[in-house]
Amino acid sequence: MSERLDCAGRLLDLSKPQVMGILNTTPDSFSDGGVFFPRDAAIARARDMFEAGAVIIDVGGESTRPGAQPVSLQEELDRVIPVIEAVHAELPVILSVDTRKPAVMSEAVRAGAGMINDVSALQQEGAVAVAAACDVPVCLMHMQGEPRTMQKQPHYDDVVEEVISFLNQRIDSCLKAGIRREHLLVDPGFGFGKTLRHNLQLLNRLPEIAALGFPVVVGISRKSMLGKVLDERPVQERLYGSIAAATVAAWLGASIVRVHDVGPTADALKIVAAAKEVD
Ligand code: 7PJ
Repeated sequence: MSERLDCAGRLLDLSKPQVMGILNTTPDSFSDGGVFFPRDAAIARARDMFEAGAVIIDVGGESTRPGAQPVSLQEELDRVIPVIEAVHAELPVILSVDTRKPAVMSEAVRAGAGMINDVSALQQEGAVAVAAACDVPVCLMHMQGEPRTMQKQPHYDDVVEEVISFLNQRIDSCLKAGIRREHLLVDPGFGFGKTLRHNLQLLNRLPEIAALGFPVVVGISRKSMLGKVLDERPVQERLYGSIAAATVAAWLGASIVRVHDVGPTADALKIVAAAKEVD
């Protein structure tokens, strides 16, 4: 695994665990006291996360939360492209685009994105070819089912083995389409068609996923698995749980943790890196 990943000209240092800050551009994400400037608010948020230690900012315009409804191509483009363009021009940060749509991937990379983050692992028609043409790193995430229904009845015989087998299949398809091996990252997809037990098994056995030999991305921040472990704690009270989960994941081999709370997580990952480095 290479220590430096070229993300459309901006280098990602993978010698230590790094923070990916979540930048949600869905309209319900930025409302403050009735004054509503989604684009400016999103850019200000990117600036804050960069200053707090995010080396990647993941821009998404489609909610993939359990039960979420689909969004049109034009709507998704209108949400993410101006934000990617503006943040790319202002900050020396790597931008990733969180999308399942091939047309959004190519437009985002044209606008300055240096990474594609796809919760459906490039399974949409044409996505693998478009990602290959984009020639930027791609995060392949596992999901069982689709967002609208995925939490209804998740089932696995062995969740870790099944996630690994799925990722291996997607890796093969990507390599066959000409995506470079060093451009691939993998993510077990916490909360995407998984019960609490499945999520905890994936976290406990994260080293098996890291053993695939690709950088591992992990997204647990504020997710319901934390609320469940913490006796139904509501989403706005999951900060400490989120930091603990990020710390455990980084300790067990995650290269990138995707989080809302960048500053506290960056501190935690510095402790992980310091302890891992010493001999
Ligand atoms: C993930 C993601 C994740 C990656 C979301 C949320 C749901 N991308 N996009 N991994 N989750 N790679 O943040 O609660 O876990 S959206």
